[in-house]
Amino acid sequence: MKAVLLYTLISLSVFIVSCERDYEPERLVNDEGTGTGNTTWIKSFTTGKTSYYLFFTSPRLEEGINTLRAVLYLENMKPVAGYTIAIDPRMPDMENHSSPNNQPLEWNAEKRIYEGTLNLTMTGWWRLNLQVYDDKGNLTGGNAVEGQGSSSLYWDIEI
Ligand SMILES: [Cu+2]
Repeated sequence: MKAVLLYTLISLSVFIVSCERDYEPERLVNDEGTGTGNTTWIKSFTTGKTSYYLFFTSPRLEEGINTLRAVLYLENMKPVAGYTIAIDPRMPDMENHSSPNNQPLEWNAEKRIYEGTLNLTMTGWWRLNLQVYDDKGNLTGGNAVEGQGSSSLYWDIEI
């Protein structure tokens, strides 16, 4: 029984590592996207001595307007409230074009998650570039796409 479990874990790791994108619909554990069975969805970044962990907890993403959800934790798993996560979705293999009407993820104190709006105007590969601002408006993670082509903090999405 232990061997079977070990084998399953190893194949799962190989599968996850071999996948190209951070997000692919068939890799979702369920339609709610809550069981992210998908470790590449966790992105970390460090500012000064503080490390942050950003977890993608969105429901299934589709062509069109999507509600984007995320949670942000410190190293000690303490949730970080009141930040803002700006999004800049681009299609890298289509001259890095963007999409209109995206809204940054804002802290929802009631649900204790970050929520925003993501507009995916077509199917294919999207790079969701991120910039995380603290509660005082200071940039703490990521950078603007302009001049760089990509933020240092992003999720790759395939729909
Ligand atoms: Cu496109």
